[in-house]
Amino acid sequence: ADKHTLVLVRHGESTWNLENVFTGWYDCPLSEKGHGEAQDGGKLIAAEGIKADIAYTSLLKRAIRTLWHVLEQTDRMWIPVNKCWELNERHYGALQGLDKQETVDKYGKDQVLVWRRSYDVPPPPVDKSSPHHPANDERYSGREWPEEFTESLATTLERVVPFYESEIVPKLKAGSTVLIAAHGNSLRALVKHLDSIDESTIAELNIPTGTPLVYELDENLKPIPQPNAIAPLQGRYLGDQDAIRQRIEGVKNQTK
Ligand code: DG2
Repeated sequence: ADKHTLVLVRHGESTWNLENVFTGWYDCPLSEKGHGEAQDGGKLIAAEGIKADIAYTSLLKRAIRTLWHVLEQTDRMWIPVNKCWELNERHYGALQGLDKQETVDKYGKDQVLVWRRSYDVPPPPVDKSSPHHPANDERYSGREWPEEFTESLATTLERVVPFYESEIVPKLKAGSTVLIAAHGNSLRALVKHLDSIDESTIAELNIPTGTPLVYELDENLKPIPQPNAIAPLQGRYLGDQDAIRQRIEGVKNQTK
């Protein structure tokens, strides 16, 4: 039967992940460790013999650089690469640039958990006077942005999933193996769709940095449950499974 391969990877640790700061659309680079994680992720993909035919990433350098590392490690630097704002991280509104732990100290961990992981409660917005507003960044100049901007997982999904359906699904149907390097929350939106995860279950899902997540899709592009998949995902993470579980806990514990 017709089988399709889709590989997702969250970027390696960024400097703002390292400093435990809400990042969203802020364009920080990978940390030293993040470069290593991305290279290791690429090596794992190479070791599986997975050969991407086309790649997608966001407009943010931590994801772009991660993709470059993966392409280099898999010796696929020649494949087409598409950079699109629709794969950007969820915009964290007025939380961008704030220390995650200090935000817990100020607003309490329950409120911060709502902002980080609720399905449809967005963080407070930024207006056009903020440097974090997309209207103040030339890379987003092709669009009209509302005066006040922020994103919940729900509104992130409203741009990630249509992009996946219109741009990526045709490539998968044509037989291409697709690689996506993106972000914690833009990938949570995508896997919510792929794995049909409900709104309360998705709140518990944390995606680790630099860890390839491989989906095999059937002829209807539904995930074929993979051995070793960590519920509620049906794709499988490549690498040491205990280390991956620890990394997942690490993401969760950024706002204890
Ligand atoms: C992180 C995710 O995005 O943060 O925006 O701070 O994946 O680009 O590092 P990423 C951010 P949490 O939602 O896990 O707090």
